[in-house]
Amino acid sequence: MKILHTSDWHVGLQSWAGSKAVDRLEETRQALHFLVDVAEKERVDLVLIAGDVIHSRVNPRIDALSVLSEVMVKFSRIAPTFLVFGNHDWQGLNSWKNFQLKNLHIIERPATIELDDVVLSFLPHADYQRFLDIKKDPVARMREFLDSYLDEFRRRINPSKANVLVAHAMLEGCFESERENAILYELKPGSFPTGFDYVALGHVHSQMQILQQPIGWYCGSPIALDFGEEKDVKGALLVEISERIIVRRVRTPHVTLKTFEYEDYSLSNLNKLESELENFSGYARVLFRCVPSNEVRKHLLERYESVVKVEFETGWQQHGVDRPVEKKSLIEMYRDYVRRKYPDFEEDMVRVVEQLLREVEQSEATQD
Ligand SMILES: [Mn+2]
Repeated sequence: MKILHTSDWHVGLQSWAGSKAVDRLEETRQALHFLVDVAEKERVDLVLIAGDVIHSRVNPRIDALSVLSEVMVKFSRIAPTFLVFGNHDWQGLNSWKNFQLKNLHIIERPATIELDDVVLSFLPHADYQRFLDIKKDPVARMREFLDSYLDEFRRRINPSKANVLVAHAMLEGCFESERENAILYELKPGSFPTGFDYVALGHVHSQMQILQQPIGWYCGSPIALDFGEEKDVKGALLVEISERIIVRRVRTPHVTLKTFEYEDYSLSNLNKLESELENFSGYARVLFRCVPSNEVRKHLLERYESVVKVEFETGWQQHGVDRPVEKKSLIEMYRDYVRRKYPDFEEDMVRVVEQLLREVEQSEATQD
């Protein structure tokens, strides 16, 4: 039995809206079509998608849904295809069930499905919010909930068939990309029943084996979603289950993301950057380890097409210490700025901004 294991497509992602917005739809589409070709050539028996196919769970783009449906239909023509919901997935995808496409299965709650030669168990993302109204510690409650399903799946294991679990969850012992900020470990590696032949995981964007017994992998995302993932292998996995389990990496075509790091924005460093960017065709983040400069930031973003993000890291951040914040009013901060930049006009400029601020406050106060 041969399986294509893929996840975390994030179709419809727009990156770096805060500095330079880049639409990743075409890049994602190409990576997914590459995977469709792999599934076809390798004659896979199953396509398992471990969640987060779409980026926006509340308001997905129509063109993203169009790419997604096109790819899903292609996969389902090759082999039975199972989509397990992740935390990003739009609940509206449930409506696809109405088409009753024979080979397309949308899984939004824990379930076990038995086919001729395989028992498939599914653990979609557990919505943390659902546990918040319960008096007990919601995290403990959620873990209990997930563990109770693992127990149920354990009972459904059939030693005369292949047994596969597909889950969208954060396992203890891995790190997420910088996109997802709060790391909440949902499951312990030890709680997975050893009777499974393979555990197909989604949620973490970096490809890695996380379980030894049973064998379990995060297949990772097909493209590098953000700079935290620039060193990851990107792609999917081909899993063969016979007397033993063989896992092969599939690499997907995608744009390279790279951080260019400098101590400061001295002229010699900026020249060095220029020559490095000449031979670089991906998306670049430029990181300076010194005090921020808006001018430098603006200049680099405008001058180089490949630069999508310019960041400054001072010693405080490097050592993981919160920068001490002086408690200053907006006007005081503006005065400091004007004093440095336009010392001759300090009083006049502050007076104008004070007046404007008063007007804004008044109009806000009179609004409903
Ligand atoms: Mn996820």
